[in-house]
Amino acid sequence: MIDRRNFIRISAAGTAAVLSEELIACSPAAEVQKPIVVSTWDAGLEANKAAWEILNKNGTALDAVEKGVMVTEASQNCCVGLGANPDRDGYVTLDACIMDHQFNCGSVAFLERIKHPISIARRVMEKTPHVMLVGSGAQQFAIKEGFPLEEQKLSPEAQKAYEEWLKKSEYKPPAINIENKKSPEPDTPKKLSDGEWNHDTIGMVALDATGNLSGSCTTSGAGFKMRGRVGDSPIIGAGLYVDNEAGACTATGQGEDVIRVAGSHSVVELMRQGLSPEDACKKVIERIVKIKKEKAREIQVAFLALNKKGEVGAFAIHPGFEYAIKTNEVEKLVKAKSWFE
Ligand code: SD4
Repeated sequence: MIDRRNFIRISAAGTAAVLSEELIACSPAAEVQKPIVVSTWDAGLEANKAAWEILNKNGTALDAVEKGVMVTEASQNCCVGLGANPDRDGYVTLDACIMDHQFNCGSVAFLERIKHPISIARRVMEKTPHVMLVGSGAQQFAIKEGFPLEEQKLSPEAQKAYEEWLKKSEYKPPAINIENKKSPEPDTPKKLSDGEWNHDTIGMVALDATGNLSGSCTTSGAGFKMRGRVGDSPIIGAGLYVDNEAGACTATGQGEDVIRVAGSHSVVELMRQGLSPEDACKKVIERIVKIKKEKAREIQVAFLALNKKGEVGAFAIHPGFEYAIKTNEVEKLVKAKSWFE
């Protein structure tokens, strides 16, 4: 005899089977490019490799986007992880968020002395009833979860950059494409002459072998920012958004201008309406340019989006933004189109 609970289970399974058959009918498997992982800037190449180790073994997009950006968090660079540039008071404060295919999301902001903020964001998502923890509360939670409290110390590179900054202590918005500042060719960030990866925030979105999307984003924010300043990167809907029906998007650049248009969420909604990832990114960049008017010349924002078919697109305000892509067939950097030439 079928009891009520089993009946519900069987009906749910039946519905799922019908639904997935419908989905397959709508989009033939051959058209879907999966698995696939894409991430911002050239550091994405290394991060994608770690994500690919998971995706390639039929792992989940969620595991892939966490493990992927951990590579960047652990590397020495200007803009992600504990080796990054500090705020104007000399402290490194980190922001990160993660989102899966079922609207589960977690985030940390203004987090200090913890090496992998992305993993704390994931713990917030999985182990608390909340979405976001900040500052000392986020740090306490990380310690309780067994993450070590790292030394309060700047990396030698950050110490040098901070001392340089202190000479003028100019408070201004982050430079456009920090990486381009030191790059020999303005349009090709790649590695610097000293071998350092030359990039900003890392945002990553992936589609796994089962067709599920997830995303992650992690940063130290704007170098020499005001103490307590939080950008778009840990804000669900701004620096990252994932809707398993429509697509996923992540952002990089001037966080304040991403937040005011709910950037990544807006891109995902445009993909839902049928726009390609690139067109959706372009539309939201267009919106920011319209709002900022002449000031758009001074800021960089870029979006990187992936839809359910595994199609990728990006768009930036200024040239110089690149993203890294990895599939079974390709592993490369792609230059994004931009509003200004
Ligand atoms: C922020 N969006 O904190 C980050 C910084 C960034 O390229 O992405 N820079 O505003």
